[in-house]
Amino acid sequence: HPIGLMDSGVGGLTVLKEIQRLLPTEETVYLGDQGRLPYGPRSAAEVLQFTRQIEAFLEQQAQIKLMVIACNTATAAALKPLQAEVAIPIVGVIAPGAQAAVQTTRNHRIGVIATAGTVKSDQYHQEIVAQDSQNTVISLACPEFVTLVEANDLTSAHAQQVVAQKLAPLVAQNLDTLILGCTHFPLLRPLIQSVMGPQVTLVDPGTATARLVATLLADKGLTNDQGRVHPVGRYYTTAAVDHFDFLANQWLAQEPVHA
Ligand code: DGN
Repeated sequence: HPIGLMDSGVGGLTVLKEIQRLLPTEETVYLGDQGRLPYGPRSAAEVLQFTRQIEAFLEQQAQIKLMVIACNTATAAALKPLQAEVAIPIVGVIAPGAQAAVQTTRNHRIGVIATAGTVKSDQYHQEIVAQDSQNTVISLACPEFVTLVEANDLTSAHAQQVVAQKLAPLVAQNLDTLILGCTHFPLLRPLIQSVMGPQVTLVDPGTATARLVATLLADKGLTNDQGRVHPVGRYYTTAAVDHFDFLANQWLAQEPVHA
């Protein structure tokens, strides 16, 4: 049985890539809900409803054994309710991302960039402070970055300007750690790093999420280590296939960039 992943668009492919790297014999099925993107400005109730529909679809179509909500906005809105509703394990990206940031910071000043929905949920802040109350968390909604990624505008002068302008208020905050709290943002990693400077470590919650998935599968005896290496994944989009296909191929084929 495959691992299921969902996101509002192509952002969750950053998490898929981490899972494929760490668990190369696992089958995967991915759904990008581009027909209803962006999730960031929607109400938590609406995002919960979408996430519930997608989980049911992936269970029916692909008999997934575990579901990764590879979207911070949907994790904030739907992780806890879905965990209570369905039988298979459901994993979100916020707790693993928060934990990775707490382990990374030395000066206890952690930034979070995310969608408006994730920032409003306050979950990164709560998780980080619950793990270590010395930490100060500074959050900033950057919905413009989602637009850049979905338009495949990752390196242009326009993209540089948008990223530099948006992050300007964070640059002066003496952060040593910045969480990429939206699964689209690792695609903009080089730009974000150059604006924030080399003293800031960027945390991609996808990496820690992949480790959590590996642990959970092992604990539950669900690991498939007999499968062939890098089986072809299955992909669904709720919008135009060509556009999804183009973005997905480009990102999944690229060598990973790690700090
Ligand atoms: N990729 C999603 C996230 O991690 O929050 C959100 C993108 C969006 O729908 N705005």
